[in-house]
Amino acid sequence: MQSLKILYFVAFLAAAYAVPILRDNTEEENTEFAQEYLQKLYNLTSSSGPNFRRRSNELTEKLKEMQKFFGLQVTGTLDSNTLEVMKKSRCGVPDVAHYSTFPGALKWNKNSLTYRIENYTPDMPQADVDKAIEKAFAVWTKVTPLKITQIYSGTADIMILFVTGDHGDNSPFDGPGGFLAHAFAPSDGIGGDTHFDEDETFTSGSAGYNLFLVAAHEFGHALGLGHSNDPGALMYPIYSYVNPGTFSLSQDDIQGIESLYGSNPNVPNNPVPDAPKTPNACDPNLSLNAVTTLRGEMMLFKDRFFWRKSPFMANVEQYTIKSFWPELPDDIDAAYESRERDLVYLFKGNQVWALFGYDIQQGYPQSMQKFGLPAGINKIDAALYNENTGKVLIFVGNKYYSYDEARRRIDKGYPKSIESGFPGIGGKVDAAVEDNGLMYFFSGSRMFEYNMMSKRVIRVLATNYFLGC
Ligand SMILES: [Ca+2]
Ligand SMILES: [Ca+2]
Ligand SMILES: [Ca+2]
Ligand SMILES: [Zn+2]
Ligand SMILES: [Zn+2]
Repeated sequence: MQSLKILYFVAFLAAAYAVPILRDNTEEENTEFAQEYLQKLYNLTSSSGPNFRRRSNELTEKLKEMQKFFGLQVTGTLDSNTLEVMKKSRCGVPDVAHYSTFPGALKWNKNSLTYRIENYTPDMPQADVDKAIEKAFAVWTKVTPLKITQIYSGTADIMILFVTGDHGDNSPFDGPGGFLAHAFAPSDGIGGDTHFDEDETFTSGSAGYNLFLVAAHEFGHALGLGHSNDPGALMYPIYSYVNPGTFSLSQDDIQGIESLYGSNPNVPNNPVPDAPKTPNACDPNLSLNAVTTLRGEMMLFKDRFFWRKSPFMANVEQYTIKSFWPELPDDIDAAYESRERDLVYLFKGNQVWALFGYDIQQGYPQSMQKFGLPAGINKIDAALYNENTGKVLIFVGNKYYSYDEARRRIDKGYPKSIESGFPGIGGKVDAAVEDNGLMYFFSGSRMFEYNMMSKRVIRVLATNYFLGC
């Protein structure tokens, strides 16, 4: 059976920050790393032989395939953005499938399935393992006609094991980090079986690897789903921690599993209407939470996602905030880049974080009051660094403040009304950024390009103007 031979690895690299690691690697190490990545995940042939040219052509093609999947610029060369994505915590199941199901739509031909937990990890109390596994199956049974029940002896459709190293299925585990778990696509025998690498530390919280999240992703494979290139989907190959208490499948996951098994007859609307949808850059009604520059790039925040745009790239990349910074909250209120300090400040509620490059600075989050904002302000709408004056403009409701970074305080004479300071941009802003000497104010689906010298709106543009639509 072909399905028996397809192995689905989950590789979660231990390091959450991709960028700093790269600095330590030589070009040769990076190339080797990339080749291994493409061999495991994009079917790059591993034969090294005399036919160097053919191999190098294949490498280019596989790189392009990978870049296309992740929405990177398709260069066919191992540029730093591509490497960065390769080094991210992720699942190791191949991304070659362009659909959310495996080729040939491997699925169970029955709606009642069984699972058995053959052994337990010592990392967590048994009851917590039971709970995590049950909850991980429930994620899928909630939206399908599937019924998945636990059995305690004999052979279940989905046998669950915690093992280390070589465990007899030709897919040895690799110690801490690297591969975390793997699962087999639906079929008899080993099909559906899910193995967790006992060398990892599994938890029911945010430390180590959250067993519920890893299991829910793996069970998606065990039920017949491949990877999705929607960064908001559970079946996206890059892992990021989300609170299991508020976890919800995305519309994309639901569409995928419903394409195999149909919808849950007890849930009338399909896909479930309130399932989170990943924001689409080209949605004409798109509004944004916060926008900032970061060392020449632009970062545009929306819900639990952000887009990253480099002036050198034609397309934008979309990620979850948590996949870059597990400790940052979703729904960022405001952000600005201090060119003076080479730091990016992010605001949420009464808290402020500072980023140096992509690293969160020690000593953060800080309270707004420690940062130097007046006691009455507990949430801001937008922030902008004015390069001409070196002052930070902070927008709250229909007013704005001028903030002095060096003195850590609001300048005299503020707040002022937005209407008087920036005529034409409306009474309230969602997000603001300065770029190339111009100010941009976002309000709903519109963006105002503003010249601060002439104090005039130059153009009214769509909010997704920078998003390549
Ligand atoms: Ca099985
Ligand atoms: Ca491992
Ligand atoms: Ca905002
Ligand atoms: Zn996977
Ligand atoms: Zn295994």
